[in-house]
Amino acid sequence: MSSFDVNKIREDFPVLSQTVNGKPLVYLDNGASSQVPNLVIERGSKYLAEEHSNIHRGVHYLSQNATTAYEAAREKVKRFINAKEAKECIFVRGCTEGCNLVAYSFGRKFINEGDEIILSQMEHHANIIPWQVVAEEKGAKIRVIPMNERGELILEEYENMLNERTKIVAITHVSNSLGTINPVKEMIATAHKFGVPVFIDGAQAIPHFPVDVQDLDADFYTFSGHKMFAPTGSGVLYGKKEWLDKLPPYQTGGGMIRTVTFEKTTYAPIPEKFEAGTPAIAANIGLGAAIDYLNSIDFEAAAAYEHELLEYATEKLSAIEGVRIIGTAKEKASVLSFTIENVHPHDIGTILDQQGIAVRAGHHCAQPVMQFFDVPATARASFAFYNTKEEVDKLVEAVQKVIEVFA
Ligand code: 7TS
Repeated sequence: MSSFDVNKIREDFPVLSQTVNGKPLVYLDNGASSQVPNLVIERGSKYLAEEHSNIHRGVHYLSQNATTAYEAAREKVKRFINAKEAKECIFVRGCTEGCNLVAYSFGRKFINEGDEIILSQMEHHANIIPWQVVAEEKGAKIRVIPMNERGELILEEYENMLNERTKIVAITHVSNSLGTINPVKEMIATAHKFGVPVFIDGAQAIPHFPVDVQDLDADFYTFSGHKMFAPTGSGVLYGKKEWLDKLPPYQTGGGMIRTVTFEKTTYAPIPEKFEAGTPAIAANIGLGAAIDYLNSIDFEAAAAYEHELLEYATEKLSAIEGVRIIGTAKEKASVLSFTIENVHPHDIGTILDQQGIAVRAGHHCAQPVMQFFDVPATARASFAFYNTKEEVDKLVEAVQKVIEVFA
């Protein structure tokens, strides 16, 4: 293992030191939601205790303070993902809202009958259904980039799919059910050769390695705060200014207008155009604090440590007879999906919980992936940089126990 000091890091996350069912908690469900460090908890408490107020409207002291803190969080996001301008970072409720915003807004303006939308076989439902709804309404067609048995997208097929009818490519950076890291930079460059913009679902990428939206040349990139050590209700949709300027608002109401009469409304510029109503002020200030936290540790060293942990767990689990790893791509991040012969994944989840081990069991909102691998569900351990080798050993031991119980 690298020199990354995991024990020191764990002290920052109070939730990790509790016992569950009489056993020390082993939290391996970070793909669903990660845990929150003290820095974020304290920042959230300070806001609620001392600064709580609505933003962008009050001339009074508290409102101005809250506005400053909220906009400072946007600046932090901008630097964290290397956006060109802070106003390209729209606060959303989470990745799901980011997907819906682009699908409906882009779809309403730019997708017409006979057009094509390219998705991939490994998308989360959040990046399938909004596009399906738009395609149905507009008479457009969804095309799906297939994958191979390891859970890697087949890039030759993708290239052959792009044509003059393609209006957008919407793909995940990292698969939540398989862990595959897709080569999105190359895939974006390929789409751009055809003049096609690309939307990236970054929910499972952003907590695990540094992301630079300008280097990727992504047209849109979205992620949730609660998977990157921030509270639920926070999240970001990044979009290139030239695209966001062209898109109609997704939701309308207070805070997003320039002028309103009963005859006509004109809209505020970005980012306000896409932030109708009172936003999740506390949560997004918390997202800013989570970024401060990631900047305060060596995030690259944390990512490297986490990768070693994934490799260690993969090696140990694959060595157990009866265990099948689902998703064996060469490039993977943090997710270990598996099945055990003759045991339903929900039973795996329940028995692990009795040992204090939290994993997710189910279809992971990626039913097309389950269909491809011909399984109803998987058990999924998903890691964060505060997990340890000892926790992996406990997981392995508990999996062996499951096999004994069902033998
Ligand atoms: N996209 C991906 C790739 C995801 O993993 C998730 C959530 C979403 C979109 C939706 O994010 P939300 O924050 O708006 O809900 N994935 C999971 C998961 O793997 N287990 O629980 C939620």
